[in-house]
Amino acid sequence: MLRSGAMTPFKIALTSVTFFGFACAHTPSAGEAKTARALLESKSASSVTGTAEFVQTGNDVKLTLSVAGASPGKHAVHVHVVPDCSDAEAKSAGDHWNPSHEDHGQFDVAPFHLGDIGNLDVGDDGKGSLVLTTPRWSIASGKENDLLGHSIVVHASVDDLKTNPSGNSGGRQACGVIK
Ligand SMILES: [Cu+2]
Repeated sequence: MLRSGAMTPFKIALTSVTFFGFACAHTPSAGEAKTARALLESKSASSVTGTAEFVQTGNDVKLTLSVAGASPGKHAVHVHVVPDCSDAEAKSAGDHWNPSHEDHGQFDVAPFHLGDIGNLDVGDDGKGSLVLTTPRWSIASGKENDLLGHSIVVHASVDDLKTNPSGNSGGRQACGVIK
């Protein structure tokens, strides 16, 4: 009796060690999930900064974009072709990412650019976030729809989702290379 009573706490301890070990082993081996990130820096003398995280699980890529220091209201967001934000007005980022050579438009409503993310809502506190999940993109696939090797740009104005080539969305207020 004394013996089995002493075994119980040992068993519990062993069980939690096993569980902890499983949790640790699973996180880094997450072969199902690929991630890419962009750190958006202020451009065109704006104070807009932000982060974009892309996570691919199976065929879907989920973008979570968060910005701060922006003017309240809607701001256009696009993936641009060139992974270069060095220019003071982010002109180095080039045009919209558009491997299918379509007209500018609204995501998922043809015609549209693969980089036509749409509009971000910014509140009175200057902050805003946007989430988009799509099977149209990939990460590190080496395919035409691979986000790596491009950049993400937040604009000064709203995207009208139709006017070529960029939806009348004004200057480039923040830019980050997708890595
Ligand atoms: Cu743009």
